[in-house]
Amino acid sequence: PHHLTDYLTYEQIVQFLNKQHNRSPSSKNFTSLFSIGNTYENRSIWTIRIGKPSARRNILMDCGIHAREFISPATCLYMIDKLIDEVNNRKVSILSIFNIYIIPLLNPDGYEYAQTERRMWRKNRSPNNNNNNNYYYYNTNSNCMGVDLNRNFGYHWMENGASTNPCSETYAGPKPDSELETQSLQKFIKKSSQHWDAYLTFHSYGQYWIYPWGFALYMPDDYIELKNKAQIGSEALKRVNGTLYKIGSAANLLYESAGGSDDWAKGVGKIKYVYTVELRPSDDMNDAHAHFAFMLPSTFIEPVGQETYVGVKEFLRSLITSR
Ligand code: 0X9
Ligand code: ZN
Repeated sequence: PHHLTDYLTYEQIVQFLNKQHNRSPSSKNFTSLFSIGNTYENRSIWTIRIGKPSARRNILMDCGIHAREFISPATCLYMIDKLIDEVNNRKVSILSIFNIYIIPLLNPDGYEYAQTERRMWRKNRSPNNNNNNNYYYYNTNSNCMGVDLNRNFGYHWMENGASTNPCSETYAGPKPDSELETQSLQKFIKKSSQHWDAYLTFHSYGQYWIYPWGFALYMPDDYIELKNKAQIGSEALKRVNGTLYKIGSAANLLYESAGGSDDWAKGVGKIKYVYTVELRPSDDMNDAHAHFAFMLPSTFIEPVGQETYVGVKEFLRSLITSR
């Protein structure tokens, strides 16, 4: 058990993952630690698998797609710590059924930049000074940096709520799936010829447990099932500290925006249970913590981690009987 009292740097996160990996007996193969690819600035995108050898089903979670949402990677690290406690434990657990793959920081370049240069940075750090011959057949060369990874995924790309302007916070990139981070996640989902039961991607903020679609207001055919399981997760989460989450489709609850990792995971990756979880604080201005927005103090890592872990675990339990 580890006490996460601060938001870690990329280097510290890598150290943390190695410590966690070494904490479970290597002979038992309960964890593996590997990179799914590198970023533009050549950082590895580390991934940890946690599960017992008997586990036959697979779950994918990621954090830190958006640089400034510091509570997201912190929550993934918190859950990794708790899951490794659990896998080392002899008691029967969800980890004898599921291998849980966690990518705690999908956008390390953006995260480092937000930590050191510009706290409110959102995108990755790829340059846009050579965007000729792009999807639009016009020039988007610019000195502005970065692509919004959550607008870059190639499913109904650019249909709604995304920008062709490299200076925009929601710049979708010169073409669908143009970014290394996007490609790494997609390759990992596809190459592991294994079946994925669920994909959860953690963002902040607003306290929403949302399901596809984001690209338009339509609902997936199976949205009732997605909604029911989101309810199970969010109710369990609420029982811990009383934190209230709203449930609905991304486009209906937030706004229409195409190119999200969630829409791709469901639409192209064919994963059934796909969610974007927008962590604390609430975006309701009557809420005492709403003003923190992306700058949630690190004292919240513990309560947010604790309640999110319980919510996710209950959600996963509810999957055991379905399928
Ligand atoms: O706009 C986003 O990318 C997400 N919200 S955030 O404040 N963290 O930036 C919401 C994404 C919801 N999913 C889709 N629109 N596909
Ligand atoms: Zn986000």
